[in-house]
Amino acid sequence: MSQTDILVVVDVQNDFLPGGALAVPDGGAVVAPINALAQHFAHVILTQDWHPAGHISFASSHVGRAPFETVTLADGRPQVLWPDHCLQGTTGAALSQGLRIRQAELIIRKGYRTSLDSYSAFVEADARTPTGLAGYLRERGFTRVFVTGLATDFCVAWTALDARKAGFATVVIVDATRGIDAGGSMAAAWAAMDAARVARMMTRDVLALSIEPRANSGR
Ligand code: VGL
Ligand code: ZN
Repeated sequence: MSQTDILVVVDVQNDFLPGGALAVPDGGAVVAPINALAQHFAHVILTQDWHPAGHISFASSHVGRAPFETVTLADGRPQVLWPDHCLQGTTGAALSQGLRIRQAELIIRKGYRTSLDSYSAFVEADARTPTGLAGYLRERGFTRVFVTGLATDFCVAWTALDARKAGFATVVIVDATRGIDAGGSMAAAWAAMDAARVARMMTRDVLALSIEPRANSGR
């Protein structure tokens, strides 16, 4: 891929993988395509969900509430509640040992404020607290963002939508993601991404694009 393309690997962390606290169905299937893709990108960044104890997105922080319920926060925003996951510094929050991306240039952490969640790698859930990623990508000269990882309908979708809002051409590599699909969230996420002109590609098509054309004589 070109020097202005970047691969973003969202939340491939133990808690979202089989056996983890918030395991995404078939989540482990993203690791092999992501490793294959990473060899064809000159630039790769990773994200890491990174919550303090007592985080607002944890059902355990809300009396009488269970995981996967939705509550309305004090400012009127809905918040889906989750099992405790990705606690800062724990094994569950660690990036998968299966990733083979030594060259990754940046790890962006998100959701590290007790009272604010963040699905997107660009802007936290209040829709105005930036993570700094848009500025980083702009300053580095990237123009096109390829998004992979977990979960399709939460952190991947919100990251892709915010990448579009920030003005980047954006591609989700479908088979390098897996979703949670709570209450129709998968269909809603794809509809929102389609409306925002987020492109969808398969890993094999992205790899085929990265083949260097052979010089030809024109005949
Ligand atoms: C995620 C739910 C809660 C994700 C993170 O990575 O998609 N989902 N925290
Ligand atoms: Zn989280």
